[in-house]
Amino acid sequence: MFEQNEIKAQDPALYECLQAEARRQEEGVELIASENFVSKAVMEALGSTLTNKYAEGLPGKRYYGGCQVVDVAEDLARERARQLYGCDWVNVQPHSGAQANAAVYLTFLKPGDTLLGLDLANGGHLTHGSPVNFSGILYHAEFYGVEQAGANAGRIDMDRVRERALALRPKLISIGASAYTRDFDYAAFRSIADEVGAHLWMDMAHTAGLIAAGLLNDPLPHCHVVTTTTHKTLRGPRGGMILIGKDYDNPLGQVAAKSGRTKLMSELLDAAVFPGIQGGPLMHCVAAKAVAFKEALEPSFKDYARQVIANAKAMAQAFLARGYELVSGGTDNHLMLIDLRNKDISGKKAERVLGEADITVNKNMVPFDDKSPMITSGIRIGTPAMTTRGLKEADFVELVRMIDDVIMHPDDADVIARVKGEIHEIAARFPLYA
Ligand code: DSN
Repeated sequence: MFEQNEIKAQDPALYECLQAEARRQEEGVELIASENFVSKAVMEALGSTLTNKYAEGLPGKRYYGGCQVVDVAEDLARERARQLYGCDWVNVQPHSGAQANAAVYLTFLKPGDTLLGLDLANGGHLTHGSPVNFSGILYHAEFYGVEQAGANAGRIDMDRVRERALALRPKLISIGASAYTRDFDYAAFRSIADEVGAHLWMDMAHTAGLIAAGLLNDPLPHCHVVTTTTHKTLRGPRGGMILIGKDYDNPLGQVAAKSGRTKLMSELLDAAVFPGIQGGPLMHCVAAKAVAFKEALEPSFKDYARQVIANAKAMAQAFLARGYELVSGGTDNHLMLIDLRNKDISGKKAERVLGEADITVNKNMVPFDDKSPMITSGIRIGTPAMTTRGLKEADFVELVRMIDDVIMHPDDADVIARVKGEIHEIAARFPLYA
């Protein structure tokens, strides 16, 4: 555990809250697919003096004095991100993935323009056009989905994406998901985007670490722009980032008023982040991104990412062996989506009773769900966080047995108490911040 003596002396109520959360993380089993545990080094950067500094602008071109030191931190983050993804341009300032995505909208679309993305109810993300999000409020969002039945059930069918794109002629096509268990065919998406004259954007937030490790297809050679969060599988601080691969100097046709020069896509994206949608970047977080990217460049990160996938595959097999239905029948990445409709329990109740046993998952809609988003028929389970703690395939198979015990006896307090004890034992064997 971390020493927090200043907070303890000054603010006992908040101190107790921080201690309680540290205990919750240490003693429980974290299976939320989008969460992970950062290193102590990342945590130190987050708690550093860089939180005191305003630095609107970019390194060397700031609107504030005294930025010579934070410039170094941001340049380290940018250089390491470029190395990690083999790309030419990156902006590490977005406060979050949603902010990175907002910058993409501001760059590529005008309000009312059409975008085509993966339906939230089929595993997509809120910021890819949901009617309750700015992306669906300001823009005309249309969706593609996964197949309901047949050999491609639970998977995106590219022929259907093409049909939708030809019918709708979107200006922007998005790829990326919060609950999709298979890889994407970026070349096929690019060919469709080119055919209809759309820009292609990948939001790789969930799989950024697996892509950095070279274990999933690389979107950068195919997409005009790529966004990500820096936590999740990339195991950095909470935050966002935007990258451009080969299209970094694509002009987008916008002309600078003063010089008459056509602006580069990279310039437009930089301007969309600041001053477009953000003020001062969070420099302590930018520094923490630099630390995390250095960690991700180590060979051991590749081993970690390989283990994340191996653990997910082992877990998926164990669930199938126990009669669970998995959307798409398995997984290629770090997560699985369990359709609980054959288990007589909703996602909401499963989340609650597993939580009582200190197993944290989230309820999740499954494709073609007949229950509401607050109830759901499914749960989403991911391996990144517990893989960081050192669990291997056999440990995850053991977790499946425990999850099954709870789901099959959701109203049996004795079973839940027994599993909770087992969860504390397994968590104690793999200390988090020892
Ligand atoms: N909320 C994240 C997730 O859980 O997938 C995505 O932003």
